[in-house]
Amino acid sequence: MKYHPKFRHFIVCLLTTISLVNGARNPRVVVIGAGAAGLATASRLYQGGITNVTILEASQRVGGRIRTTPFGAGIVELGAQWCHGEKGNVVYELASAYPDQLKASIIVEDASLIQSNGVRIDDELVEKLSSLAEQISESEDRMSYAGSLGDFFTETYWQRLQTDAGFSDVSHELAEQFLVYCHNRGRGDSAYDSWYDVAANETDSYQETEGNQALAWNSRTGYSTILDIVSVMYHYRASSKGHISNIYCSFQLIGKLRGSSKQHKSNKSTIK
Ligand SMILES: *[C@@H]1O[C@H](CO)[C@@H](O)[C@H](O)[C@H]1NC(C)=O
Ligand SMILES: *[C@@H]1O[C@H](CO)[C@@H](O)[C@H](O)[C@H]1NC(C)=O
Ligand SMILES: CC(=O)N[C@H]1CO[C@H](CO)[C@@H](O)[C@@H]1O
Repeated sequence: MKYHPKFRHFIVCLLTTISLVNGARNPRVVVIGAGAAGLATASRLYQGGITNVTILEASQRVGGRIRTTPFGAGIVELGAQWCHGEKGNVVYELASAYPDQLKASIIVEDASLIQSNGVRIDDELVEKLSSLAEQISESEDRMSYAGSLGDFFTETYWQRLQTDAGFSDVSHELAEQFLVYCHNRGRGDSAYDSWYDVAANETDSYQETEGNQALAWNSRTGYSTILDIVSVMYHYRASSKGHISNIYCSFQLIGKLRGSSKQHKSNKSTIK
């Protein structure tokens, strides 16, 4: 995850309700959101002796933007994937407290592009289109464009394909597929859902931290390892081989924010 202003959302809202009934000695605390920040908060409170802690989570899972998913013999990261940079990067700092958590991941720079029908796109064509995409992304005009990145990119892309020499051998179908590829690549790199959601001039308004930009997690628990680390459950799991979901339930309950109170109750779990 890069440090983009958008990731302030990653700092989950915290709502505390001090119960007057129980008094200050045993306050009741409600944490909204079972993402990294919510789990870390609940853990700190619990360790500090504030044990009446409830985490409310709108989805059916913990982890927020981190979503490590088993796939075949390995895992797939459906959420955060890499640790970008080392200096001043809190993920790197947290992981570095334990040996061999992160490793340099191999990113192929000059990958071939294969269409979904299995046909490999000619390398020269890929290079030509990639160079165009890079020029559009880095163009000065982007900084003064008043609309979204998606609007800027698609407008400029179609215009350049028509006016620039050398694109006559690019079919409309291939051009459309390449545009989808550019969009998906940007979504992966900059973590926006849609390039129509981000302003063209603000797309790269984040600070890159120094160090390796493509560190990946070394273990089968992938990025979700950071959830264990922030909730100080890392040692616990390493020693007991406990199942990840049991550990998070050990705080108190992972409820469902939406829905009727009856449903909410039925999904309460208090495993200690
Ligand atoms: C937590 O606080 C609530 C509200 O004050 C109270 O009803 C409940 O009994 C408390 N639970 C524990 C385990 O102390
Ligand atoms: C981007 O444009 C908006 C207005 O369209 C402006 O408020 C903002 O400061 C610009 N950002 C940059 C980095 O130039
Ligand atoms: C209301 C609600 O979210 N119910 C869920 C409670 O948990 C069970 C088992 O995980 C789900 O199947 C329900 O949908």
